Amino acid sequence: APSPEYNSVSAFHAKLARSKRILAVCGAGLSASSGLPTFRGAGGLWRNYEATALATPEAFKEDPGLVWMFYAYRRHMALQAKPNAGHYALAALARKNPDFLCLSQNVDNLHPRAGHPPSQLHLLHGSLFKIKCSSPTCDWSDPANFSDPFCPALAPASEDAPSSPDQIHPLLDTSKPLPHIPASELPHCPACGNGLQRPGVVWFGEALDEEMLDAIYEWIAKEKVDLVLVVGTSSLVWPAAGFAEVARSKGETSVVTVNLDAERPENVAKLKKKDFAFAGDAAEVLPRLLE
Ligand code: BJW
Ligand code: ZN
Repeated sequence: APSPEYNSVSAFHAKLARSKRILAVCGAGLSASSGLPTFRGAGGLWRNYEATALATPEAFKEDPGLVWMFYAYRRHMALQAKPNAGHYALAALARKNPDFLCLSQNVDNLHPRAGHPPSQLHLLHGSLFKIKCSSPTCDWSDPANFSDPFCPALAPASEDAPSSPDQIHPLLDTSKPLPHIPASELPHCPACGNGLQRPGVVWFGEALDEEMLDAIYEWIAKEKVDLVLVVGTSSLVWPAAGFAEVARSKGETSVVTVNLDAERPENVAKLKKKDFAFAGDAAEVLPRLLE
């Protein structure tokens, strides 16, 4: 059961001041107030597709043009978006505390753009701006591709967002069919000439980068983790969902959840004695907690 101070900002500040090793696990809710939709719940639909159904190797195999249009649109939106005060607060904590490590499931490049030191950031699910070859036998990749549009066939994804908020991006207007894009119109790998280029993100069923995982588990195992921040994630996707509990295994660890739904009774009931929970927009709550 939680302590009566589970949502006290001053009690949290006291805990933070005593914390040396700090881990953060972030998700799409952190970028929500930058205008980027989350995966589940409201906003999790792209046209009539579940965003999570497009984020699979099977979907890419079935219709690479459709999946590419989804990613080209998200690249365009992420390039238009700006990091918010939550990203900046985490980046500032990292500069202040070399023992702070941030793990983010977000692929939108907003942590790096907020100036988060790269050595204190692991992008668990890759990046929209990394491109790799989809052939399993080819390891070509381009770590930084910001082309927008990505290629001529995907230009509809990069049309300007409408100026008024009640207008819809032309690509999201489901009364107009999506253009079918054949694989021949998508960029192929410059190394093998064979595989299609694909976004350098981690789809369901694909493994996270092994060296990165080793480095994360090694960091956690090195010494007790004092504090874990779980920010804007539904914690449904593994292995990201498990890092907070792995961190607890080293001794007494406080887990602080920052999420719109953090203070719902069923979530509060799950807190351990030294845990915290703060309901609200991560872009508003994090700066208050980390100031
Ligand atoms: C706000 C807010 C605001 C809103 N402020 N908060 C063990 C058990 C069961 C299954 C598995 C397991 N181990 C592995 C699996 C399989 C699978 C998995 O986890 N499945 C589950 C769904 C059950 N995992 C994998 O396949 C992973 N690979 C792997 O483990 O390989 C080895 C292996 C394979 C198979 C079996 C066993 C082992 C890979 C996972 C890759 C996930 N990829 C995606 C797409 C990335 C590319 C892209 O961006 O398109 O990653 S799916 C999608 O979900 C995306 C996200 O990063 C990820 C997490 O979502 P997130 O960030 O939590 O977003 P939401 O929308 O879910 O939640 C938003 C939250 O924010 C909500 O809580 C809101 O309340 C909140 N919020 N506004 C604060 N303003
Ligand atoms: Zn290739």
